[in-house]
Amino acid sequence: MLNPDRFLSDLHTLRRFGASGVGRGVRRPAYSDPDIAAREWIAARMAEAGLRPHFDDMGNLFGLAPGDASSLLLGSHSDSQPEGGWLDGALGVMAALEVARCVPGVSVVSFQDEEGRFGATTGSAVWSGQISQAEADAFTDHDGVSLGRARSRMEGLSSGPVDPSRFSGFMELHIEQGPVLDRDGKRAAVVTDIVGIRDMMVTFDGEQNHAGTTPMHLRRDAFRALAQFSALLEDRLRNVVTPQTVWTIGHVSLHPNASSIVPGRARFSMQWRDRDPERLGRMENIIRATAREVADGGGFELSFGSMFGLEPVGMDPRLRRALEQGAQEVCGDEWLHLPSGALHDATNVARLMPVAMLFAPSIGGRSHCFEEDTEEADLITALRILAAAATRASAQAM
Ligand code: HGY
Ligand code: MN
Ligand code: MN
Repeated sequence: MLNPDRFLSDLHTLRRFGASGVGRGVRRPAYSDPDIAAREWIAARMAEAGLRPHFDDMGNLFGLAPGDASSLLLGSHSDSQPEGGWLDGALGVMAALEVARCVPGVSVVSFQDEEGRFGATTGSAVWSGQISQAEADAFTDHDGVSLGRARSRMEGLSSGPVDPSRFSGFMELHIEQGPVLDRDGKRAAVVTDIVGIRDMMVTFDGEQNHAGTTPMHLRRDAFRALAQFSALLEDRLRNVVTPQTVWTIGHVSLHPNASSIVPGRARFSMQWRDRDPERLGRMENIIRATAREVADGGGFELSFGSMFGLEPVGMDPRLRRALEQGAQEVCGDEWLHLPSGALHDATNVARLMPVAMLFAPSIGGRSHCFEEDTEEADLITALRILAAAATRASAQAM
C-alpha cells in the first residue's frame, strides 16, 4: 500500500543533503560530498525496501528487484545543478522507491551527473553506451576537475556494470520545470517526446589592453564580440526557429575579468534545443557562421570546442498508454500531454529499452533555482499515477 507520508518524508530527508539558500534549495553536484552522502542514504533506503543496492563505475545507483526475473526500471537522478531545487530528479528517485515498496517487479535507479557538471546526462550516457567511460573520464567541469578524478571519490562503492537487459522498460517521473501545468491548473502531464540538444564552448580572442588609454576604435574587446554575436544571432535565427525553440549562453568567462582591463578573451557556452533534428542542424550552421562573421568583422580569433549532442526521442506507446490510463484513473481529465523542453536520462535510456515520462506541476514554472517547488498534493497525485502505471506495465511485461 503506497504510504504518501513516508514518500514525502523521504523527499524532505533527501533535501537535507546539500540544503542551501532560500526555500528548499540544494547544492548537490555530482560526486560532491552531499551527492555521495545522499546516494549512500538512498542505497540504505533501497535495502530497507527489499531492493539490492548496486553502484556501477560511474556512480549510478541501482536498487535491483529481488530475483532474476525481468523488472520495470523507475527512477531519475539525485545530483543537482550548482543552484538547484529539492525536486529536480529527486522526485523521480523517491517516487520510484515508494512504488517499488508496493509494486512487485520494480527496480529503481538514481543516475549520476544528469545535471551535467561534466557534460549532460553523463551517468546514463555512459550506461547506455552513448559515450565510453574513457570519453566521460576526460570531461572536465568549469574548474578543470576531470570526471575521472571526481568519480574516484566513489571508488570502492562500485559493484561493476548493471546489465540493461534485466529491465523491461523505464519510466521517469519528473517535475515539468516549465509553466504549462501551473498556468492551466492541471495536475499532471504525460510526456510525448523529449527535445534534442546541442552544446559547445565558443571562444573569441581579441587584445587585452588598458581600459583607460585604449581608444574605443582601436580595441579588440572580446566581450564586445560576444555581445555583438548574441545580438546578431537573434536576427539570424529568426526565420529558422519556432516559439518552442530555445538557445542559451549560460556560462561566460572573461579573461582576465578585471575592471580596468579590456578583456582579451571571452569563452562561453552555446546551447540550443528543439524537437526537430533537422532544425538543430540548421541552427548549428547559423551559429558557426554568425560567430565567424563577428570574428572576421572585428579582427578576432575564433575557436569552437567539441560539440555535445543528443537527438530528440519519442516515448514508447505501451508505457505511455499505461501512464495515460494511470492519470485518467487518479485525476480524471485533469492531465494533459506535453513535450519535454528539458533533457532527461530517459533520452539515453531510450537507446536501450522502451521509455515513458510523467510530469508533476512546477509552481510558477520555476526550476534550476532554489525557489523550485510543487504542491505536496500534486506530488502525491504524481506518485499515485506512477504506481498505477507501473502496476499495469509490469503486469503486461510478465
Ligand atoms: O538541462 C536540462 O534540461 C536538465 O534539467 N539537466
Ligand atoms: Mn532533472
Ligand atoms: Mn535539471
